[in-house]
Amino acid sequence: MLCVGTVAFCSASASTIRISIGGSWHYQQPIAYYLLWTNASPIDAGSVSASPSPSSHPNLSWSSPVYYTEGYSPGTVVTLTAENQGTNVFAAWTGSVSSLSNQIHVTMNGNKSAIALFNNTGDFILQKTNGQLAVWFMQHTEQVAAAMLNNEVALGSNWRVAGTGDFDNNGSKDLLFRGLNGKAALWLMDGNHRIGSVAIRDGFALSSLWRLAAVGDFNSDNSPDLLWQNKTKGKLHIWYMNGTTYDSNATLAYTVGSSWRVVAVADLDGNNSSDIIFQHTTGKVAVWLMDGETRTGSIGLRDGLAPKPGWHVVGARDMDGDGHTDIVFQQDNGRLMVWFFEGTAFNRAELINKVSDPGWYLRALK
Ligand SMILES: [Ca+2]
Ligand SMILES: [Ca+2]
Ligand SMILES: [Ca+2]
Ligand SMILES: [Ca+2]
Repeated sequence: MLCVGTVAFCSASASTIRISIGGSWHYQQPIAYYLLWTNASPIDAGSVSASPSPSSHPNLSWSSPVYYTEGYSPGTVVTLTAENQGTNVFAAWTGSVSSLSNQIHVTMNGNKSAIALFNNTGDFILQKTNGQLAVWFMQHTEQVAAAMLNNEVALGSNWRVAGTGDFDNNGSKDLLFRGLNGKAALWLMDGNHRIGSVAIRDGFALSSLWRLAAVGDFNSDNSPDLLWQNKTKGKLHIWYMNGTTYDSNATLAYTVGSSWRVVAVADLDGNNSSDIIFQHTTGKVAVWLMDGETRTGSIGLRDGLAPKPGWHVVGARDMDGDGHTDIVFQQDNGRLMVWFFEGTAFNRAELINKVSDPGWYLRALK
């Protein structure tokens, strides 16, 4: 039998195989080998090294832009290591093995592929109802890989992701959780690895009337602050943070009706001051433009047009790289949608990937 096709999917169980190297076909037998195909994406963003080297092609270069080999005996465990080049940043492995670590181990019990992803433009943080966390690696609106967070250990259903922000200023956005007990906690992250946790304000709890709504920087000191909403009185309350340490608090001078829920904080009008985005029980979305604690404007987004029933705002950030903040929605059935804006002016709506696993929800944008 002749094996025809890409190296990644070429069967090695026939008596003769052929593989493409540099565009020309090579015939090969022996067949007691499995194929391993790997590369970096984008192609020049990083390098991939393999240990052990491919046995039947020891001279194959693992530093060229595209890497492949047919040279591993069944059962061989191959260690693949991805390294950044220049200012590129490793994100994740995808393919036969999904991992957030730059080093993975691939057991050659079949033909395998492994792609090292670099330079994702942001992550989606998903949470299951049992507390388990996962990350989607996004390149703009496209999901390019997914992996579980925190070694799949479930947090329990008492803690829910409330937002993200770089609290310890290490360049990686951290995860903010709200507890059902009124407490707030942080996971400090290095990329998508948890490197520490903090009970904010030493575990001080507000009453259950207060909902930890979003993360924003309300005094423009580059330290993210916490925004709470009172479910009944319409008050908004800020915990100012100094890094991971609680500093002080303030209650805004404006109240909002209980049908309006704070759903995101982002700088929509680009004046470097965090604005507060609300969604009404009817679905319509509005923003308070802020200058620190001072409200400078109030706008019904998309002229107050509500999305179809069941769509809830998850968060806001620039999803297409045009410098303007956009708004991400999730429907009860897991579908995802982006409203793209230019400042506060609505531009267009697009459906993107769907969260299809039961019990999983998109909770925050990172
Ligand atoms: Ca951080
Ligand atoms: Ca701040
Ligand atoms: Ca603003
Ligand atoms: Ca945008």
